[in-house]
Amino acid sequence: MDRPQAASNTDPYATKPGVANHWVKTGAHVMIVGADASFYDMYPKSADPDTSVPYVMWAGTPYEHLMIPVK
Ligand SMILES: [Cu+2]
Repeated sequence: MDRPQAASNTDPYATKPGVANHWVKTGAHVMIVGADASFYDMYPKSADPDTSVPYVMWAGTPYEHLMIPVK
């Protein structure tokens, strides 16, 4: 799928941009879920990440996962 998607990078339950939920837009990407916390510690966890390189989305929540852009 090639359609850009948008979501809050800090609030898994957010459905639209808000003043403090760090909305991000991403293109095609691979996601890694369910890894050990130590795995995610190797990647940026900024609330406002550079989405052109791998970063952790929803860090510190049960839905924490690695986002890996593929182009
Ligand atoms: Cu994600």
